[in-house]
Amino acid sequence: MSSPSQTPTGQIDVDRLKLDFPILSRPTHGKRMTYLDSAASSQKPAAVIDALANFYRTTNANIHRGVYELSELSTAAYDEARDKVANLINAASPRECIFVRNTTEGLNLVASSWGRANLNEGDEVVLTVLEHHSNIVPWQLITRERGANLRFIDIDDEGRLKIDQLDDYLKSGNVKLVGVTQVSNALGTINPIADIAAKAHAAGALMLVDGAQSVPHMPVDVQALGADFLAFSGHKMLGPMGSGVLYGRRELLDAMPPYMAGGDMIRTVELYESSWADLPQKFEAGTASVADAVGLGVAVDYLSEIGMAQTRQHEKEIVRYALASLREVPDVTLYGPEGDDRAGVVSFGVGDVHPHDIASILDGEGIAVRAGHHCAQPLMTRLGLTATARASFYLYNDETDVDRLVDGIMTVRRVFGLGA
Ligand code: 7TS
Repeated sequence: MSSPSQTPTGQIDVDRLKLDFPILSRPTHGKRMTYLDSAASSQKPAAVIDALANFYRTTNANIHRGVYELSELSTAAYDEARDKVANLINAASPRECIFVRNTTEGLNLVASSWGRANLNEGDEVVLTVLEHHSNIVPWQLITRERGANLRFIDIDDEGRLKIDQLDDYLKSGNVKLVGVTQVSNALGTINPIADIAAKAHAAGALMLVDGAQSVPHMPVDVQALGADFLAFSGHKMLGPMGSGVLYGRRELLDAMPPYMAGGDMIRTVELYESSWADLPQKFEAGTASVADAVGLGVAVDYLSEIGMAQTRQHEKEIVRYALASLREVPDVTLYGPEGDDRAGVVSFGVGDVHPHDIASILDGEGIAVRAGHHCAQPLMTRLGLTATARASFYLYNDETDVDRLVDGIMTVRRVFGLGA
């Protein structure tokens, strides 16, 4: 079925789709805005913004508590949102999808709850140098506490993982978990998760996937990937800030101790003992961000109508165009792999201009990009850099946005007196 934002050939009609995003018509510094920072947070379509207001206007009440109509409606809306995210990632059951605030909280939940219960002296957790800080620091804390060790898979010069290193690490027999981002937020590398998961499982280790940069941009099927855990953020996929999901295989989540304790996650409480509610409530202590979850459900509807495969195809074409265009600009250095294992993220430098200066000048031209270490300091160190400028694309970006970026970079070159 084609959506109103698709051309008859099934491509995304970006001119039409942009109209769904009110903020994209807001000028910045008096100029038309070109938003190229969706890897940090995406913009939201009117359908999501309206869903939030609508929830508070018509449905707001705490869930699982009241027998009155509003509470039942609110609970049903929350459950429906869970069904939608479970469907999006092909979870075997919605109970395997825990609502959290963001990817960071999902990853911390796994490290704290699973890690504390399962890691022991001499055990190993394998990560990669591509990881965002939120898939490194929680593992530093828990491995230190448990006397376990961290290992890191390195990258080659283009930013692809050296998978052979994983084979070497797995030979020890001590690896309990392999944690890998499906897409690097700094280089755009798409990692071969299914292959990595197969290797991890053959060695008796679990597979944790950071889906922050993949779930918003491509079809992700947890069962086909062999993911035991997968965390992602609603705010990077057209949904509200404060919404996110941790997927975990049911038998793993069932066996894990609670992460946070309090209301809504218990079955019974006595003064000195308590027992836990079934999934997913066991991991959802306290009043949930119900409206945000509902908004995420609407974002999932929006993305599903366009199609995740179409979204991926669209970004593949833009990134190809962006790399080809930027390669023509003198003084530009591009980072990351060239090929189809590349998501809609382009990290770059211009001569030896500091990335923050690049971003400031682009901002003056109405172009929003991120500059810095992208919360991937170990990766920057590995690349011998302190920072890059980064443009990241989504379904509301098109070739015009890339052309504006190229014009903006020409301005950067002029301001810094780089050659003609
Ligand atoms: N993992 C990856 C791969 C990410 O890109 C990010 C956020 C996170 C985890 C954390 O997500 P959060 O929603 O919990 O904050 N990445 C970025 C970025 O690239 N620029 O700003 C945030």
